[in-house]
Amino acid sequence: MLDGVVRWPQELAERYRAEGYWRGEVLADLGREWARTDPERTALVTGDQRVSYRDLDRRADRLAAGLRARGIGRHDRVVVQLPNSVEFVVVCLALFRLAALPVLALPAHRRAEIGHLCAHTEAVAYVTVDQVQGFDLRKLAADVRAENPALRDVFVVGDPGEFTALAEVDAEPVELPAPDPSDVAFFLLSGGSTGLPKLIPRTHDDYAYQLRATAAAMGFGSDGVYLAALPVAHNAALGCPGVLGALSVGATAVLAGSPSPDEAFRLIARERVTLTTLMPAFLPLWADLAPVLGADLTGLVVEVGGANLSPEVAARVTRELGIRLAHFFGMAEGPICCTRPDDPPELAAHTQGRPLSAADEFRIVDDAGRDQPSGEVGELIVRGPTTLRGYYRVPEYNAHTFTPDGFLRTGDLVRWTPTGELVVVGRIKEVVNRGGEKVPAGEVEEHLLAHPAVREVAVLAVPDRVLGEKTCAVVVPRDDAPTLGQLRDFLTERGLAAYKLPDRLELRTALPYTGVGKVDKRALGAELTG
Ligand code: OOB
Repeated sequence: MLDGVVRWPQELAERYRAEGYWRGEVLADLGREWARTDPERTALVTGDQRVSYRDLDRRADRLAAGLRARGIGRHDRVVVQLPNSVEFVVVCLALFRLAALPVLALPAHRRAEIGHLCAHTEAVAYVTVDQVQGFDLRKLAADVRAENPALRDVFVVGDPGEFTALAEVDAEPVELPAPDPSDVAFFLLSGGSTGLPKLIPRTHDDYAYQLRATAAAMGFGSDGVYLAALPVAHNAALGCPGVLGALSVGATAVLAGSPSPDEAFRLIARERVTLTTLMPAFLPLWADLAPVLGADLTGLVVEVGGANLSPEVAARVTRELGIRLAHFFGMAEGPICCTRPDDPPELAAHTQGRPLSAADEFRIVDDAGRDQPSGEVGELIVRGPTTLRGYYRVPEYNAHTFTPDGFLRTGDLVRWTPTGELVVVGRIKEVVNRGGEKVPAGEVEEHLLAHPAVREVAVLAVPDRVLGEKTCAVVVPRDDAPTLGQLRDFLTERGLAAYKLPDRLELRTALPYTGVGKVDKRALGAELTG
């Protein structure tokens, strides 16, 4: 196992194996068996491009050999920042086969995030595209490389500029040793934490099980077609069952640029999509535009989650569009609760369903860590065969984010219904959930405090009709008060992703403090929402 990764205790690992959750499968083998038995079957579709299982397998093997020739091997961390594309899948498969470790950055991440990921993981390579929406990622790569001596290679999809074109990394396939199933396969980013983004090690065993279990829960098999409309670097579209789950069951994954209705509806009709994933904020838009664009979504299973789902919206898409909703409570950290497509629609509208795994231990506790009686609200803490036991290389943070017996403190406030479904009612962690995109308040505060006009700052969520929440920065200025535009420019200049920029600025002469001297965000929030 890689240094800095916390293992499951041996007796639990043995139990997960003995009970068949972990079967010794490795992500390196995704799609391989299908390439052998049914090579022409379509693995991936994007735009007009269709990639068969055979071609995908061959491309992954050739890229793995090419990367190996450049010195990339077991346990090397490689930051991967690619949009939904065939390259994303080929790069991940190639790295899995090398037992090298993709660190999955989101397309929206910028210099602050990519720089941190490279430094924290001592990444040897960064795989990116030439540009997105006019932003030159090669410039970002040059800045990040200048600060990270470990970063030897930058591979670029498109025009590589001073770097190496990914398309040129190619060699005759070579025999590679299989990775250890209990070892880390890749890293996901945590949506919520204090300070800088935390890295979540996902092992072959645990992720292969997540793919198998979510596919089974969704009734998704080899005749299925999955539409990836959210970024595939996010757990929801990657592996619930998502794109990797599609490859594990021999289904087809269709890669879209975004969940915008025109593109998504066209692909759903053309490719006969059976399953997709959306954040709740998109559902009203889909409901409004489906009749206008003449889309028939009847029977489509939509996994919805990541942020609060309004029961009215859930009822509307079920009734008007004939969509079968599966409501997901998920975390990149691993725990998953969900309703199943065949459950009565009220369940998806009002609850987040049941734990994915019979081996999941979901507990609801009060401030003192005491289990709450059924129906009472408390913090959700979780242990299970897909839930991490520690973030990568942050022992001090792990010491208070996990209980002594290894339960992850999720920071979510939840309760059980009398029939055993989870209901998410709130949150104690300092995260703004901006339509499913997680904005860590502490990270934004740290950046804002570096602004010369900012004396004190608190970043918190304010309600928003469309996104559910937006980000408000409450600032105590030094002398001249900054404007929202100035603060946003300042954060952009510091290389922060655009979705983390505050939407609203409030100026105060002082912030309210609690007895222990922490900013009283509850009082501030109440004041802001009147
Ligand atoms: C998904 O994963 P993350 O890591 O971006 O965010 C996890 C957090 C949870 O701790 C919770 O605060 C919130 O997002 N959340 C929900 C929710 N599902 C997640 N809040 C209310 N209702 C829900 N249904 O967001 C994610 C990962 C896999 C599948 C689906 C979502």
